[in-house]
Amino acid sequence: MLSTASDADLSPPQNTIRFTSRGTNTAAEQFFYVDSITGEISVKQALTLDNNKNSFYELLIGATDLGVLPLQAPEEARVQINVTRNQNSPLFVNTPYSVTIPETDTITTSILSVSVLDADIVSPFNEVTLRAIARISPELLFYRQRW
Ligand SMILES: [Ca+2]
Ligand SMILES: [Ca+2]
Repeated sequence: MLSTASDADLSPPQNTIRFTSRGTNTAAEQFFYVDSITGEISVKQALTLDNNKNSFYELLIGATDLGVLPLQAPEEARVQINVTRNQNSPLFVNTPYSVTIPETDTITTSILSVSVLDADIVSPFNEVTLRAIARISPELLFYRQRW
């Protein structure tokens, strides 16, 4: 994300702007920063490292020009950042599974379908990949579902 600010002065350094940021909580400053020259806001460190698993961060961006007597924007720009997180593990439904099959079933015979639910509502955190420990390719045994 890019912060932008305009300055009506016609020449530098009076119209040259520098950005600062501060978080409304310490987590925001820990995980995001603004480039003082370009105003670009970036992730500072992996959000997965946030032990509190915050889903909301807020930065206040300030802008100051480089005039001999610097002037600053009268109000900081509020930047709200929402983070989607993988909050739920996939769960098998209708377990345990049990099936009785005749010994005459051939290799490609489908014997059972398992179902998995993941309560997350945002992709990719609600996508589930199934894998099986079997000699037969998992694709022959399982299908993939999304919720
Ligand atoms: Ca100015
Ligand atoms: Ca999930």
